[in-house]
Amino acid sequence: QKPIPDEGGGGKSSRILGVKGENRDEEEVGTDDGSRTLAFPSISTADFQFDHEKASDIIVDSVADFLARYDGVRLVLVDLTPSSNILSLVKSKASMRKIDSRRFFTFVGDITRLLSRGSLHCSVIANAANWRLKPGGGGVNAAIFSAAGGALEAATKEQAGTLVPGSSVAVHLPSSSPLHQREGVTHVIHVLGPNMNPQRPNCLGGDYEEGCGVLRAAYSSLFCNFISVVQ
Ligand code: AR6
Repeated sequence: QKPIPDEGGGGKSSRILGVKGENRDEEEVGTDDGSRTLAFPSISTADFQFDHEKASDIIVDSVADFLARYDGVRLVLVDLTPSSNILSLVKSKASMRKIDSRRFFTFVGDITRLLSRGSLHCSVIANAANWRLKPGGGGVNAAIFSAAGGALEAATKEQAGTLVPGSSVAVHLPSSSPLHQREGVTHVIHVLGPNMNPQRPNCLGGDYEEGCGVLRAAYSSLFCNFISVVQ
């Protein structure tokens, strides 16, 4: 299946990286936007069964806040199919909020094949992980661990044993990893979102007050880790 770029983001440009309003005169970002690009899946909205309307509001809010604070970085929300409900919701809400589509856009494709199949370089990708940070289990977690090979599992073990919901951990991907070599991915950020699926551990049982707080915390932690790895 050929991935379909949803919109924008293809153009190369030179930007300045820095916290808005702070001293940001030196660090010129190169012409390769990919080295400052985070590709992320919609956390918790498939296996973890989080409501898509609520999740899309949180994604758009979190992205808008982040882009208002940092220049020279780009965010891409990825999902596998053109019929993705979460991609269409986010796309229309981001457009209503007038978020710059060169700095945030949606993309249809496999997050482990963005460069080789989609010509989209993203040096950092996020994973919708499980609390044990274990490979397998299906979804994007299984795809990322499988594409990255054993190097990711070993590097993850060195960084962290487990995650609590609403947190994330950034793992440097060794250059021996096929995901690094083929796709130019240098870091994987594992994120644990809220779980609404009664068949999985720590189910919130429909408590969306708690769930929304945890999902916001998850994106905030993800974006914070992203900025720390690209700075
Ligand atoms: N590329 C891009 N997006 C993908 C891919 C892929 N290869 N695979 C799935 N998605 P999910 P969750 C999208 O279920 O809801 C795991 O088993 C998918 O369509 O992977 O946070 C873990 O071990 C959806 O939009 O994550 C956890 O136990 C998004 O990625 C649990 O599932 C997230 O779907 C986490 O559940």
